[in-house]
Amino acid sequence: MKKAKAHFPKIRRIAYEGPATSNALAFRYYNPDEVIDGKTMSAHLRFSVAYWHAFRGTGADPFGPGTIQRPWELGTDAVSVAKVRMDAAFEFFQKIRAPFYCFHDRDIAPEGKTLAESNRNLDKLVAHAKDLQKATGLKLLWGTANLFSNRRYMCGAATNPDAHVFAYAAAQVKKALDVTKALGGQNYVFWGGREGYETLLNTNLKREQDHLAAFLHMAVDYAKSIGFKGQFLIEPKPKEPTKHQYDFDVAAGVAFLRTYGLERNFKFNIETNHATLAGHTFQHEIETAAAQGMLGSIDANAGDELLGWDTDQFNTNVKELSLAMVSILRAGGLGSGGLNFDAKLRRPSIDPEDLFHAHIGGMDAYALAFKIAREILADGKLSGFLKDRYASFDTGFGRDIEKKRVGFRELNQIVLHKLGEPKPRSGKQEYLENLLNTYIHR
Ligand code: XLS
Ligand code: NI
Ligand code: NI
Repeated sequence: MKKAKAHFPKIRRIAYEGPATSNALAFRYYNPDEVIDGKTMSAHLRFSVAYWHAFRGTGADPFGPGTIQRPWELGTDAVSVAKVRMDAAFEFFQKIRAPFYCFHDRDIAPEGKTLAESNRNLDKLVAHAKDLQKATGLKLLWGTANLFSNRRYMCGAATNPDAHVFAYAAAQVKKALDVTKALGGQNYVFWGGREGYETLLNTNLKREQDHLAAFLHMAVDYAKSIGFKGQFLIEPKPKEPTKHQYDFDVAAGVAFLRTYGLERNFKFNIETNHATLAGHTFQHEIETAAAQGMLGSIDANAGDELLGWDTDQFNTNVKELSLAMVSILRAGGLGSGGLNFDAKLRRPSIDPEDLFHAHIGGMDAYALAFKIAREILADGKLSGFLKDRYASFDTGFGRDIEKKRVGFRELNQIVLHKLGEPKPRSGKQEYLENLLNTYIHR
């Protein structure tokens, strides 16, 4: 492949310079090559760039069109522009030191007038991506299909009242699975953008959920038939764009998957801002998935505490991320998943450098949180406290309860004749909050 022209000529590959550096275009905590427990930090954290925000985001909002203008967007042939854009993207992935990227089908290639034309466009860009992956060593963390932007999907894709739309979505996901496999994608994500409803006046909720399950079963069958080995992930979100989304949160997702016999085929891609929109903390959603052995991947971002929508900001809240990392590490890590920056620049952040500052901040915050979480787990005070708090279930009748060896009759006898009144113990929340701060503020 001929050497492409530089699209970020003023920016060099971002280097690790340590916490004391004054260089804003350097890592302070993320040292990709640092080996921890026999694995590089890059392999521990598995950072990924989201193609849609980093390379299709323009800063547009409901009140005005985009503000972010990139030089590579000029041109009249949409496929040629898409190729140059992809060159710029891969230059960015390399310079920011992210080993992975993620995309929706329509992020990388323009939609055509027919499905066949869209597929042909996609094939051209997939061939280009294959070359670029080979040349750079970059990998695809996950692929997905955009089943929410086109007008045809205004009432949902798999939950659309029109079977024709369901069929179209099936055909689109079939192709997205083919290309994800072709590019060695390690996971495949289903985010139910418009799989929900605005009003029950026009909605048969039960039938729509049955259809969504049928769609996911078809995806599982098709993946099996083509030998796609990637992990399927559900990305819950309570609302936006639809008012009621069926994959409201992890708990609703678990119930849905189990109801329809899909629990062995799916894990969860948990997005911070979606957790907060559902009225949960990020850590709550991670723990809920981990408790089911269904923690798959993370869409790393943050919402704004004062706004009630998916603002998709880069997360620099080290305390929040440290708690999240404690839960992720305790669960044994993300496996084939990773930390995907599903986050976008603010509308006035129009410089190419801003893309670097944003990702550097997100990566450094996660790297620091990773180190803090390792310290918290290693020194064992927190886990010791937890272990101790539940110790009464480790022996005697407590153990019998867990082992299902006793019932109400036995416990009634023990309380009446042996135990009497329980002695309450402090939950020690304030002590624990102070303890947490000793790791964060050193
Ligand atoms: C939108 C979602 C979306 C998914 C991929 O809120 O986060 O970006 O991650 O379809
Ligand atoms: Ni997301
Ligand atoms: Ni989101």
